[in-house]
Amino acid sequence: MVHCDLVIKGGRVATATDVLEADIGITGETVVAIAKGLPTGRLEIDARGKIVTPGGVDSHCHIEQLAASGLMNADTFETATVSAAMGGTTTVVPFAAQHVGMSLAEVVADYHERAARGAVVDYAFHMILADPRPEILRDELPGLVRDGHSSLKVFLTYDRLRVEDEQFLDVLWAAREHGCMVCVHAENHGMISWMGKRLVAQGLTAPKFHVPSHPRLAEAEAINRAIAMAAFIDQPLMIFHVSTREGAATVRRWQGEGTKVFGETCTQYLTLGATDLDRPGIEGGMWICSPPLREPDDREALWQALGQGTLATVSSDHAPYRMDESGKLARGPNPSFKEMANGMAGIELRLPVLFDAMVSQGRMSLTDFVRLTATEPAKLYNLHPKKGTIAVGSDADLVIWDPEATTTITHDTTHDRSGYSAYVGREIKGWPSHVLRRGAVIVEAGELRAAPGSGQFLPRTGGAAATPSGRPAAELAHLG
Ligand code: DUC
Ligand code: ZN
Ligand code: ZN
Repeated sequence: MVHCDLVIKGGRVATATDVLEADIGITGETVVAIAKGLPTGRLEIDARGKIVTPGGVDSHCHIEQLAASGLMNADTFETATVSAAMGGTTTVVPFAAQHVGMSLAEVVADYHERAARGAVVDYAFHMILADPRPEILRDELPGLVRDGHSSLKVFLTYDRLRVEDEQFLDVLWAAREHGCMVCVHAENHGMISWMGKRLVAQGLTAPKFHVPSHPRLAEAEAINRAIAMAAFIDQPLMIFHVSTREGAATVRRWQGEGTKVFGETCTQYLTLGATDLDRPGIEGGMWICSPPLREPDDREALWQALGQGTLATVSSDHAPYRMDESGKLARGPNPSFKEMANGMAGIELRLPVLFDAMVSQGRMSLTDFVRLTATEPAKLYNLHPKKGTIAVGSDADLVIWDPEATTTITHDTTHDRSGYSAYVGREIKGWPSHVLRRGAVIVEAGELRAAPGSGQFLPRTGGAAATPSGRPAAELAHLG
C-alpha cells in the first residue's frame, strides 16, 4: 500500500461543484487521492469538524507597485504574500505596471525579480499598459505573452495612466492577435475630473466627497464603451471592480447579446459602503478606493450578479497605503480627497470576510464561495486545474477552515503594512486554521512557515477565456 506524505483526515471537502466528506492524500506538491478512509500518511492533519477548500486565487492585487505619482504602495512582495497566505490565499496575480516612456519588458523583468526575492505564495502578473506605443505592441508584447504573461490591464481614467479610445483599440487588436486577456479599469475620466474640480472649488474636500466625485454613471458609461470597443474587435474583456448596479446591468446586457465579457467585483464593494467614508477629519480616507464604495442597493445588485454569473470573480484590489506621509498623507497632513492615494488593504481578509458573508451568514453556498474566490479566477486566467480546485493531479493548495472560530477585526489583525483595516470592528465567523501551498503547511494556528522567495512564478499562455469568439465587426473585414 502506498502511503502519502500527508493525509488530511475527515474534513468536508469543497470544490466549486461539490461538498463531500473525504480524506485528501498529498504526495510531494500534488493531490494524489481524494477518498474516505485513505491509508495513514507519513503525516496527518485531523480536519474533523473543519471545511477544506482550495487555496484562494486573488486575481487582482497591487503589490510593491509604483503609482504614476511616484508613490510606492505599502507592501513588499514578502509582506503582501505573507498577508495573503495568512488569510488562505495561495495564488496572487498582481501587476507589472508600465508608466509612460518605459519599456514593458524591462518593467516585467523588474517585478519578476522583486517577486522571486520575496513571494511566499505562487504568482503570475497582469501587465499594465500605460503607454501602448506601436513599438511596445509590436516588439515587446508578443514575446511577453509567449513567456507566460497572457493578461494585461488598461485604465480609462487616471492622469498619466489612462489610454484614449484609439489606443485602447490598438491594445485590443494586439491582444487579439497574440491571445491575451484584456482587463479594464472602466470609469469615464472626463466626468470624474469635472466633478472633482467643482467639488474642490466649493470647498467640499473631505474624504466622503470622493464618492460623488466618481459618478455612478461614469462607471456605466465607460463599461459600455469598453465593451463596445472589445466587441468591435472581438477581443474577450474583463471588467475589473464593478461597483454599481448600473455597471453590473451593463455587463449583463452585453453578455445577453453573446459578447465575451466577464465581470469582477471586490470584497469591499460587497461588504462596505459610502457611509464608511463619512468620518471626522481625514479618517474616512482609509476607505478611499476607486471606484468608490457605494450604496446598499448596489451591494444587493452585486450579490445578485454573482449569483447569476454576470460577475465571475471576487478579488481584493489590495492597494495598501499607510495613513502617513509615506502614503495617504504624502501631499500634506490635511489632503483633499483628490490628493489622497486610492486603495486599501484586502489581500488577507478577502477570504475570511467572504467566508463569513457567504457561508457563515448563509448568503451563498460553500460551492459558490469556492467558485468565486478560487476556481473562476483560476479558469479565467488559465491557472486551472493546477490552481483553484481540489482534484487528483492539482497542486495541493488548500485551506482548512475552522467554521466556528470568531474573530473581531482590529487594526492589528492583518499582516500587511498599511497599519489599519477597513473592516475594523467587524466580527466574522470562520478562519483558516491551516494553509497549504503545494503540499507544504505554510500557515498553522496563525504562524507562518514559509521562506521569502519560496513562491513560484506561474507562466500562463492562451486559454479559453482569452480566445476570441470569432465574430469581429463586419467593418474589420476591409482591413484584411
Ligand atoms: N483603484 C485602482 O484603480 N487601483 C488601485 C486601488 C484603487 O483604489
Ligand atoms: Zn482599477
Ligand atoms: Zn486595482
